[in-house]
Amino acid sequence: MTMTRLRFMALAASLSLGVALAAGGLPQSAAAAADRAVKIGLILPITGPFASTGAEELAGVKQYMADHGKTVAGRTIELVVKDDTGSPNETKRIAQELVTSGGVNVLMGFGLTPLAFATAPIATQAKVPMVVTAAATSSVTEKSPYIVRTSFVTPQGAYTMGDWAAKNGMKSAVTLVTDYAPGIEEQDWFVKAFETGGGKVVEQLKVPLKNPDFAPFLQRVADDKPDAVFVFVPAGVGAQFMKQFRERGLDKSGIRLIGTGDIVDDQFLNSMGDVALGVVTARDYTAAHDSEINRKFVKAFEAANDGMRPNFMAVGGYDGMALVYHALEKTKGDASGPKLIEAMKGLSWESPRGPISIDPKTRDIVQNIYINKVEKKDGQLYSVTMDTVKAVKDPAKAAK
Ligand code: VNL
Repeated sequence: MTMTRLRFMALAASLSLGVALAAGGLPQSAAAAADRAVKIGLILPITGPFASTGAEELAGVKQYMADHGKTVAGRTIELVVKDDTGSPNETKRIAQELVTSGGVNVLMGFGLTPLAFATAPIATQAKVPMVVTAAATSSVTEKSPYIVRTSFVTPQGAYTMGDWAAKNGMKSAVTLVTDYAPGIEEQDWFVKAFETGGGKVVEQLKVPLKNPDFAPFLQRVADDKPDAVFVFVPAGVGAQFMKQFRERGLDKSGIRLIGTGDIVDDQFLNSMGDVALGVVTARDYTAAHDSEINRKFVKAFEAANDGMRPNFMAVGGYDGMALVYHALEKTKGDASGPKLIEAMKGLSWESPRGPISIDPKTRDIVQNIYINKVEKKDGQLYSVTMDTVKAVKDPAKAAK
């Protein structure tokens, strides 16, 4: 080797050292990757009364990253997780902070409708895509042109269930829902479908969102003696509802318990006991969904989370991340808000729940709705699919 070549190598080494120091001491490639990181601000109820939803959502998001790696289209995905405790003021404050000093490219999460409502103006103002992975009231996606949803829309399940109940021998029903936006919407769309099908809703009961006591409402149901009671409570509350349903002897009353999948939430279903057997619900996901990709998903998810079973919230989070990855592939790594939101419209992919797509007009999810019945499988309770309605759009938006 000549002197010239050696001197050249020394010079090259000192140059790259200079670059590394200028980048704050990081090796050059890591500094470049950090610059190119796409930041996702995930806001969830990690503590508080809806912590079970936060746990499922977070685990779903992490599972997607574990399955697909942390780099997409040459960009590193950086997750910033924040706990809003389920309070809308907190969600809003955190979102504001994340889009300003936090420099996030995407907002994600929103465990309940009021939390999504509170944040929508921030997404619009900052031109940052807001991926709603839980909150399910139809109008959520209408609150900002930057909102896209990967969970479900309450009328998808409620309408499908009302239609099914009318077609399967039920003539009278009482509705019992949690008294806030998604509950009222569940009630209205169940009534619409059930009565169109020839059924009659004899009473509509609303239970408070905070510290619900179902006993007086269940007494009304018992007195009304309908063929069926249609129930909606938010995820995590189903176990308490089932306990009171059994304590009041309603499971032996001959009144059929039907609802949307929220009441047989897979995180708690197995601990509900035999009172849940035979309960029929409509939902976009059940852990028992019979597909190769779902079997793999459930196995990996349970292994990574101390045996916690994935529920529909987990799959909402998983697909929220899938949406961001697919959109980044489409923009070739461009994470500017307007480019990303455009890329998200019309995307479709295979989820653990089956085929899903984003309606390019409404930015809402189109998906199969399954009619499931709780059964024992290998000694465990599962919601097993009896019937599938394919590619259901939000009935509330279709009606406009
Ligand atoms: C909502 C809808 C929340 C369904 C849920 O669980 C649920 C909502 C926390 O839109 O607030 O199961």
